[in-house]
Amino acid sequence: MATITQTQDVANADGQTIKLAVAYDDNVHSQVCTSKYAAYLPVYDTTTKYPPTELFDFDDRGGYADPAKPNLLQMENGSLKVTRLTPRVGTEISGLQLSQLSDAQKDELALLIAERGVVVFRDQDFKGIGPEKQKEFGQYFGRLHVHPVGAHVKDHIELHSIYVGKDNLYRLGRSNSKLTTTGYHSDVSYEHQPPGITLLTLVQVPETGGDTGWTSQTAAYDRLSEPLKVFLEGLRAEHSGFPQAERAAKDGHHVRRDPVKSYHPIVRVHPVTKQKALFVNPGFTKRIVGLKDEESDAILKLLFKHISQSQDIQARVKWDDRTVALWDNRVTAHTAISDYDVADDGEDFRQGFRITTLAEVPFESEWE
Ligand SMILES: O=C(O)CCC(=O)C(=O)O
Ligand SMILES: [Fe+2]
Repeated sequence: MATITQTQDVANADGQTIKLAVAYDDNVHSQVCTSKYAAYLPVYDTTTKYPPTELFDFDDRGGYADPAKPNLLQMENGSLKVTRLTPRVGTEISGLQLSQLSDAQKDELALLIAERGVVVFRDQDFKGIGPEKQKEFGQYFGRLHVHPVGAHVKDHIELHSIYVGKDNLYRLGRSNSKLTTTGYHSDVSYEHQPPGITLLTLVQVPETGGDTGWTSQTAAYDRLSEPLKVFLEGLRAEHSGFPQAERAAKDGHHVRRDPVKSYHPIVRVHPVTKQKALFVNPGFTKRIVGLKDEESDAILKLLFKHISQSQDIQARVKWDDRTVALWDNRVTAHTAISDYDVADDGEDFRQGFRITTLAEVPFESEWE
């Protein structure tokens, strides 16, 4: 199912020769893709190894924001439109360009993302500002994550390439053997300092299909009964990067950083909003530390079902090629919804890129 069409020897930014696997077919793109966004198609540097991520001090920009957000949500901006997608999660904004935000506005945005889980910006020029400015924007919110195995944009390994087309079905994975393509996760939650804000933008979208769904992990926590909240507080769960790395190696991909496991608190406290969130996800959470196997399996199954099936704490966003979504992985889980068919005209491509910022070592939840 993987589609690595060719491997080339190329020079990297330091002038060293690396082997680059090109995970798309030029012939498929020559007619349909403007050359500008062809530069964002998926490749794999199959040479460069990355050391383990180092711990670092994280300073959440949301902590610098005026909670009233007078700079971001300026009433005098007549074209500004702010809509809550659902009561518990998601806000949509139009009339503001991410590429033009001041630092004060970015701080307020970080806080808004933490409060609302995901903020979706419409009619953006972000995809056109180029990789350097895109990375600079992401870096404002935290250190950029380099994915341990994923495809990336040529010369910009921090830009995680999202692509499904006739010439590359890899992201659809093993979905044919599953009843559903949905898979809720918090991005790379196995990292010791897992992500805060992720930014995703698409540059090519199917006419219909390929939405993304988010679930509020603060609402998911709130909904639990008091006895279950008390039981989960203070417990930790194992999040593992091993299955992802093993699958990548089996599929012939380069593992650029060795996999890690982390034992994160199941109830996590956001450092700025102080809200408690359920921090387990079906994508990467493997077991609850200290419980017997059957106990851990049963409780994780209950929590995963709650996260995945509670539509009343979820939001779903339809993309176009000028939309950018930013979410806080500490308080949400999300899923791609791969309901389109690349064999059908109009549904044949979905392309974009993700910028992921690392945040704090998750705080132990506090007893009241
Ligand atoms: O493609 C999407 O809608 C989401 C992809 C995703 O979950 C990710 O890259 O982290
Ligand atoms: Fe994700």
